[in-house]
Amino acid sequence: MGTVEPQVASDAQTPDSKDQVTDGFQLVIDALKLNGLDTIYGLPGIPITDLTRRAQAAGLRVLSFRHEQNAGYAASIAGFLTQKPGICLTVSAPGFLNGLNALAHATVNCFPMILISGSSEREIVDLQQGDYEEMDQLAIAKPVAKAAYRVLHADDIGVGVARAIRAAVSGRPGGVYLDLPAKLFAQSIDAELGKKTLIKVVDPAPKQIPAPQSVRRALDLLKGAKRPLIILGKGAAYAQADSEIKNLIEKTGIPYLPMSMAKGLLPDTHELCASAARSFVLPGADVVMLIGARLNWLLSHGKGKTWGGKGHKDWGGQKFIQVDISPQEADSNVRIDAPVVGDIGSCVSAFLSEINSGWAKPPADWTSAIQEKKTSNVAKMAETLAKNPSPMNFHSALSVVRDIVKANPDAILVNEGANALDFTRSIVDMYKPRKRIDVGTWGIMGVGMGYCVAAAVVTQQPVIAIEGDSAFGFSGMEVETLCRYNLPVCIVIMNNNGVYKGTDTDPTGRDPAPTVFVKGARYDKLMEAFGGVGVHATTPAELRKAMEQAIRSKKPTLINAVIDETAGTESGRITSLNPSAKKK
Ligand code: ADP
Ligand code: TPW
Ligand code: MG
Repeated sequence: MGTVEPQVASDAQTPDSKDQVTDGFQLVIDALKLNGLDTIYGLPGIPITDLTRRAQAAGLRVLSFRHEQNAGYAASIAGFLTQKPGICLTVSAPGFLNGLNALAHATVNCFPMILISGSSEREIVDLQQGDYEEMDQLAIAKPVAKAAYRVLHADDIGVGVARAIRAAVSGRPGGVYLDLPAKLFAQSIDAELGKKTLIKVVDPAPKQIPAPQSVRRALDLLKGAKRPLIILGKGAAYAQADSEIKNLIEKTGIPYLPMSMAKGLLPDTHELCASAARSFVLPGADVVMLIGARLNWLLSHGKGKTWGGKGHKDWGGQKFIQVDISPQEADSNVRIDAPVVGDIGSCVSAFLSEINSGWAKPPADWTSAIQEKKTSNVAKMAETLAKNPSPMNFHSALSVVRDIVKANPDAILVNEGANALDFTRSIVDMYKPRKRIDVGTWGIMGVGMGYCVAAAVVTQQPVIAIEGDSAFGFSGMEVETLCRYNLPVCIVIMNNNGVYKGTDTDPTGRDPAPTVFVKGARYDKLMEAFGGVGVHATTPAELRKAMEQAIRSKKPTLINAVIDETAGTESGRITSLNPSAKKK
């Protein structure tokens, strides 16, 4: 490599000589194709417009968005759903920055993704001479990416793409940045030589077998437990070890708690699912096995009152087993007594081969106490769901969504908002793995429409998006994208006129309050503007009819579900994290 002097392709080439040369554009396309990366989520412009055109002509699916952030979120969730890095393609500086949020999101959530951005002239950028869209993108991407690379020569494209793929999917997955300067695309090299520089990545995410000793240590701890609990996180969903995980839970008889995006790994209606008794099992458990879940804020850092500790930082006394591919994850918040480092499929298989028929089920007083809690909480919830207030509230609307998801268990559920998120997570049962995708580790708003596009494209299943009216606003313009590609997506906006609620006012009387929007907004009209179906629903019956129709018709549909503007609470379930709320 490196022996071929790159030269700029010129129009003077004869058709004959054209066949014998290739260029940077083509090598990027060939490298992606060779590695089975057949879908690009992006937005065209200098210097990548021709890349999008030629990729499409070469048979790749090129999905063009209205804003790079949404293309990026689409790529990130495509990575989660498929275990292949989702590809996001943007222009330089501003397009790159728009995509960067999604790259950070992918890294934080452990989703494999590659952000490919065109960039300006290196020598001008580095001397800060003021190039078109000048920016040192590589340096800016590094802190939020798992890895970042730049390719300067066409004969290095194969290596650049291969390294990006490996970095994205091996070990703990994450977001990778690949910087492709404008000059690279036009470089032409001999086609045969170019072909030889491409790399088909062999075994990009190798199995990581756990040490036998760590497996035994974990099982010894679990065996001695009186009140064991398994927590499944989105890493477990990502790993696609669904039957192994189901076997582990059913063979041991240990109650489990799914984190938000692990819902449905086993059906939420499973007798061992402890979701409806969460606040009982966390402080009550004596040994907890974490499978693909971090002890971050979503699990109150493994300590404090949630876990039965006296003060907010006090240990509850639990022993932890942590199954994770990252050797650095253990002890990040509390002591991990039995770390098991490896990929979840291999780890859970190793547990299963040690667990024979002689495994004693957990003591009945633990499992029956959980059962009791569940029964009473489920009954309480059923009572609330059965009410039919006017206007609708979150419960009466979500009771409809719950039925629709039950009747369509293969549909993907996209979910964002505050109350719209928290209530959906607790009310709507999931029945199959990787069907629920949401705001993830950051509780980020704006993933909605990008997730809808990618979910529809990669799974070929219907998509139902339950969106807060604020949450939807972050990516709302992509309803045009849904219509353009005619995707089977049914968006339900839980329209309570604002962020958390629609009732705040400006004490000075000058402006609307920062948390409120135009009252009675008709989001359904937005969908109609692009030829999709818009429905205004004020009752559960209207909502049900519209959702059923949307699923049947497969047409892009937006249902504006009018929710009582007083129904929500500040920050949904996480009011306690709100400094101003604490002061009050
Ligand atoms: P949740 O938010 O659902 O609790 P997290 O995102 O906090 O889940 O945790 C996911 C964890 O799963 C990460 O620590 C990551 O390293 C781990 N992980 C991801 N993929 C795998 C895999 N294939 N095998 C093992 N661990 C994995
Ligand atoms: C990128 C802060 C958290 S939840 C939320 C915001 C703005 C919107 C809640 O209103 P919504 O839901 O969607 O109408 P509901 O049902 O409670 O009324 N910017 C980003 N991410 C986050 N999390 C915020 C702001 C936030
Ligand atoms: Mg709202």
